[in-house]
Amino acid sequence: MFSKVLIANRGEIAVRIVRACRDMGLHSVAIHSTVDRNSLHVKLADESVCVGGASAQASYLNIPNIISAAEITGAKAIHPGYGFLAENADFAEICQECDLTFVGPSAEVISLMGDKAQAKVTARKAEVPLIEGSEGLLEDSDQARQLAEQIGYPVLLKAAGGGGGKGMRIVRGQGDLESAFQMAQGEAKAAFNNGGLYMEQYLENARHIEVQILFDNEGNGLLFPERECSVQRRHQKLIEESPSPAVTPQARQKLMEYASRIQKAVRYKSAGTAEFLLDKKGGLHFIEMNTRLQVEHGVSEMITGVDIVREQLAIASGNRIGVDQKGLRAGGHAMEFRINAEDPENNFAPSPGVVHRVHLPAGPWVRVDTLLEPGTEVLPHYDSLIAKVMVWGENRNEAIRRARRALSELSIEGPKTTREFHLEVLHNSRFLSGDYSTHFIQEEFGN
Ligand code: MV4
Repeated sequence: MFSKVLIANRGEIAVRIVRACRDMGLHSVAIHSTVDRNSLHVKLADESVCVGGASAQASYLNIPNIISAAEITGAKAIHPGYGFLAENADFAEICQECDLTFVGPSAEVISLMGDKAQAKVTARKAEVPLIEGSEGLLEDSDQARQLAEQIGYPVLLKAAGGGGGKGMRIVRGQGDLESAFQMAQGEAKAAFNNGGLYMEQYLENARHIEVQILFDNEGNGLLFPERECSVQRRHQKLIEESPSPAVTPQARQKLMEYASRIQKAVRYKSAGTAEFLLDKKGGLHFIEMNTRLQVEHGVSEMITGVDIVREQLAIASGNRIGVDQKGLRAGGHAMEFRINAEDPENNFAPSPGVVHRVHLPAGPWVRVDTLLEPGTEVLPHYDSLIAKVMVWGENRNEAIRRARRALSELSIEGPKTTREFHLEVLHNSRFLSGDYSTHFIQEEFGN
């Protein structure tokens, strides 16, 4: 149905999408900003178009210029990657109006799941367990106070337009509620142009567990074994693994069932992720859905052999998914370590600059997705993720040994990176035992 794909992104994910296109015999068009013209994704794509200046607003978020780039080059599909326009329902709709295939779910589903309070209403109707909280949006701080008394402190105020931890506020007692409500509402309005708030009981020491789904237009599809993403700092994930060391076969069955109910409820198509919290008592609760390809999709690919980006493109072109649930063979254990150009010794401050030399690990069961080559300038204008080191092993211990091997080989001269931090985590007894939660970094590393 389409033979040329425009990639509305940059960095390692744009490179990843170029590779899927080439494997499928599809032509690829890179877009780039003025400061990205020498970047790896531009070199690897078949064609490229400059869409604007350095700031994301001027280029990677510049919808008219991106649509024009597709029209000029004759690309009939747009893959948004993650971040930027990936979960922008208006963009998905504009693509449709311009007869361009948006590689992702429908604008309606993006919009429905983009409102996190509405997503929970959908999940409740589908009989998926939720954390006790408000039914939809809070009306005002009075209603919030009454509800908090009912639920019991601590509670969490969340922005309906947020997600991923943006605009969240923990409230530990009724004295803090009024001001927390006003602040959260103001921040949400400023950040998401949507002041809507909802409330949940705050679960201490929860684990972040998510289920990758991948469905075609006819309702055929796959649910992948869970990924665990509890090693995060300020809501930025640093390490992901699949399967989770905390999920039993019975819990896995439940997770897959819940993800399946959500998929059916909205007839979800393309790749997406249902996020859950696993509480200290083993309870599972749906929290939100991401309607995009995620950074950490590679760990699911490594334990199954499914090329998620390839399937996304096949589904978008109207083909059926290539594998079914019965044919899905998940095995072994995969981990991903995000290499950010940041200084862990200095509160993870960004550390942009020229990479004079780089040596990337390789060898059996090691994969590196990166934007790096010798001489790459890590730019201060964009996300600091510069590489993802992924490993696979027969079991978790083998994956850990392989991760130490791969990260020891990795050498990046120039910017400070998170490499040494990861090597420390790989010798931390709690991480090694699998007994960690979303507070792991704070508890073990003090930030
Ligand atoms: C929570 C929670 C505890 N209780 N909700 C953060 C990201 C977003 N996807 C959901 N998040 C959370 N929601 C309830 N009701 C804990 C998190 C959470 C978290 C909270 C504080 C510090 C670090 C965290 C890391 C991951 C998830």
